[in-house]
Amino acid sequence: MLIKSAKFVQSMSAFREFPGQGLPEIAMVGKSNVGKSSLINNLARNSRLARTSSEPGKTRLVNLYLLNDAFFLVDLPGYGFAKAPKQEKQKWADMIEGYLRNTQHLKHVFQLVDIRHAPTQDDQLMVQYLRHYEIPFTVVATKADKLSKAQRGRSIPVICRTLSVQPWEVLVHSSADGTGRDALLDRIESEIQVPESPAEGYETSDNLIEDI
Ligand SMILES: Nc1nc2c(ncn2[C@@H]2O[C@H](COP(=O)(O)OP(=O)(O)OP(=O)(O)O)[C@@H](O)[C@H]2O)c(=O)[nH]1
Ligand SMILES: [Mg+2]
Repeated sequence: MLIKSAKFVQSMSAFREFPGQGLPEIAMVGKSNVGKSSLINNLARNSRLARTSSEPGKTRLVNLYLLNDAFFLVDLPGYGFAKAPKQEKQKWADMIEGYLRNTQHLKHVFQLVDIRHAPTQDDQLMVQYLRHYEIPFTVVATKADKLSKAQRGRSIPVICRTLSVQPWEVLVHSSADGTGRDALLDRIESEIQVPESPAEGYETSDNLIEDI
């Protein structure tokens, strides 16, 4: 998929209807500073679209970006920023959960982890949450430019073991050198094409069984 346009649409502190709602949404989750906003910028090929920072806790709202006038990328606050004030952390957690629980058009979540470190307990909880609510997700091991190929080969199994995913399910990514950008766009393309509900004349497997 080629990205032809990318624009910021709006920020919200709690989930509510937004312009263009109904288009598919792909959301970024992960701990503070893992690179969620940078990944959006890499997909959009625009380093100034989403605000990034070397300090954790930069994204403090649910931010919506419209790509190709066809789908939304949703940037969420991070979790697990130990130094943030307790109240602030609770606010971010409420925003993440408020969005994930209330949106009707979420097609897929990119669960970001830092390729250099074993996923944290918060990452494990997040993945459990996504599984519990049956939200489809892909683990993205980002900041891959920080490791050699051999080091990557050693860290992927750790990520897989900790999060109970298979190696071929993990997408390796770097916002710094663009590694994995095409694979992420391919994943988005296939996820946003899944129909919301069976279209008329479309037989679900249940129907087929009944027909037999
Ligand atoms: N080398 C390298 N640095 C990265 C990569 N992705 C992000 N960074 C850097 O990591 C820092 C955090 O990136 P952000 O995109 O702001 O992270 P975030 O997950 O949005 O953080 P919060 O909004 O605080 O939750 C910034 O200094 C980025 O430049 C990457 O793939 N490679
Ligand atoms: Mg951010």
